[in-house]
Amino acid sequence: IKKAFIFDLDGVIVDTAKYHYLAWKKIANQLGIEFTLEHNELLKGVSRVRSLDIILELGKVEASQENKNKWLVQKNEDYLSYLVDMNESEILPGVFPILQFLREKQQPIALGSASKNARPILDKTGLLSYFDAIVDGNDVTNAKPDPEVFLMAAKLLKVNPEHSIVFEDSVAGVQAANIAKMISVGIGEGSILHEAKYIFKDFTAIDTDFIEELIRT
Ligand code: B16
Ligand code: MG
Repeated sequence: IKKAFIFDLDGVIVDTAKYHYLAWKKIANQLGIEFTLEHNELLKGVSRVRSLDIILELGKVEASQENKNKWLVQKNEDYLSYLVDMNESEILPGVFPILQFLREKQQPIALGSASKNARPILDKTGLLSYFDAIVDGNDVTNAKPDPEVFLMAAKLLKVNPEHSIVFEDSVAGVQAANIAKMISVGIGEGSILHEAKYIFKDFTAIDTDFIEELIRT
């Protein structure tokens, strides 16, 4: 049976959450809203537009569409400034060997991310050529936990959802994979990602035996 391996980007392949955090914190503080790392957890896997709404809700701030648009542009410009010097050293530990192993085994690989900056990030980290399909925030209309992003990726790889494996660090992403009837692999805290079929703290905890098992069964 043909399998598909679908990877989320932020928090799975690279740790861009810290840059999203810095950029959002600047906006929040500008508006007098307290924004902590704990608050930042709420934004993982969430679209840019929805992230701003969550921050405004946290601070009970009402804003015009015009102001919101201005802050969204400012946030992204600031975020992109942190990515200027990004290179392969920012690939999270254990990810590269797994991608290489999947390629050796000729397994189809896709990206399923909410980010509109996914392609430049894969390019800067030298990973673009590992992906047979890329579905990102520019391609989908419904955000995770809607399964659209992962279903589109499986379709591009011509693999049934039930034979697709999704690696995700966010609760919404794990739910999206489950709703798509895919095999969800949570990357992070078991207490947070308990809805995932399998959970690993990071990719260094995943060995090639586990991947072979996924390919075989
Ligand atoms: P952008 P993922 C998500 O990526 C991030 O987790 C989330 O924090 C971010 O707001 C979203 O992408 C949109 O990103 O502003 O670059 O379009 O985890 O789905 O890869
Ligand atoms: Mg993520």
